[in-house]
Amino acid sequence: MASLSTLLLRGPTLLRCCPRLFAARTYAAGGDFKYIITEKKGKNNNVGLVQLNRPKALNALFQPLIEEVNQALTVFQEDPSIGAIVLTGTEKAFAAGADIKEMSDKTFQSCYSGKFLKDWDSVTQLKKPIIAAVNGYALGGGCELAMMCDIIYAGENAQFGQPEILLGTIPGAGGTQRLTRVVGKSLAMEMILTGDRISAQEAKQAGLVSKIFPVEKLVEEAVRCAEKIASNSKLVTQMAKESVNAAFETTLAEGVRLEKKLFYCTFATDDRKEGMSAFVEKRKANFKDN
Ligand code: CO8
Repeated sequence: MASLSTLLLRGPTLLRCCPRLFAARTYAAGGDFKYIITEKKGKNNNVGLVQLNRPKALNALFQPLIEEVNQALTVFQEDPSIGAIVLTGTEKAFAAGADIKEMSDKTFQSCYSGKFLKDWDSVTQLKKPIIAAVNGYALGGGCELAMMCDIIYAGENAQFGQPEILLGTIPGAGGTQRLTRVVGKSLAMEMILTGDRISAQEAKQAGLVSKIFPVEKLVEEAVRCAEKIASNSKLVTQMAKESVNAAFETTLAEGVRLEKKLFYCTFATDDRKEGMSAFVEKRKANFKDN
C-alpha cells in the first residue's frame, strides 16, 4: 500500500481519480494543496518537485502558500527515497515577491509582534539539497526564496530583482545579505537601491545562477541535476551541504575546521567505504545512505 507521503505527493492525480480517498488521506496529513503542486520525479522517483502554483498573482508569496511549501518540504525531507528537491514556479514567474496586497495594511506593531515572515525561511533549514529552477520573475521575496536554495538554475527569460525600494521598503528575507555575499557589494547595492532587475545572463555572469536553459527545458534539467545528486550517498551529501553552507556563516579558519571534522565523519560511514571500494574494484558504487 502506498505510504501517506506518496499519496500526498501524488495529490493532483489521485484527486482526479479518487477524490474521497484523497480527501481522507490528506486530511490526516494536514489538508491538500491549493497553491502548490508536488510530484516525485526522476527515473527512480528520488527527486521531490515543488511547483508554486498561484499563477494569477505571479506566485506572489503569502502565508498560506508558504505554509504549503513548508509542509511539502517536510514530507520530502522525511521521505528516505528522496535525495534532492527542485523548487520551481511557472514559466512567467518563479515568484514576483511577497504579496503586496497582503502586506499593504500591515503596521509596524503587527509585523513586530505578530507572525509576519515567521517560517518564511524554512528552506534554509532543509538538510537535503534544493535546486531553485527560475523561469520569469524572481523579485523581492521571490529572489530571496531562490537564494535560500542551494543551486539556482535559470530559464532564458528569468529576471532577478529586489524592487522593495520602489515600494518604500527594503528586502526582509535575506536579500541585502545573501545577494551581497553572492554578487558583491556594487551590484547588490545597485539592484537594491534602484530596484533594477538583472537578466538570466547577467545573473550567471555575477555568479547568482550556475546554468541557464531554454524555458521549456529548465525543470527537466533541474530534475536531471537533482537525480545526479540523489544518486550519491544521501548522508554524505548532507555533510557536503553543511560544509559549503558554513562558508557563509563562519571565518575561513572555522569553516576549514568544520570541513575537516565532517571529512573525518565520512570515514564513519559505510558509504565512504563503499565509494572507495567501488573505485578500487572498478565498479559503480552502490550507496545505502548509511
Ligand atoms: N504581490 C501581489 N500581487 C502581485 C504581485 C505581488 N508581489 N506581483 C504581481 N501581482 C499580481 C498583480 O497585482 C496582478 O494581479 P491583478 O490581475 O489581480 O491585478 C497579477 O499579479 C499580474 O501582475 P501584472 O499585471 O502587474 O503583470 P505584469 O506582467 O504587467 O508585470 C511584474 C509583472 C513586473 C512582476 C509586476 O507584477 C510587478 O512589478 N510586481 C511586483 C513586484 C515587486 O515589487 N515585488 C516585491 C514585493 S515586496 C517583497 O517581496 C518583500 C519581501 C519580504 C520578505 C519575503 C519573504 C519571502
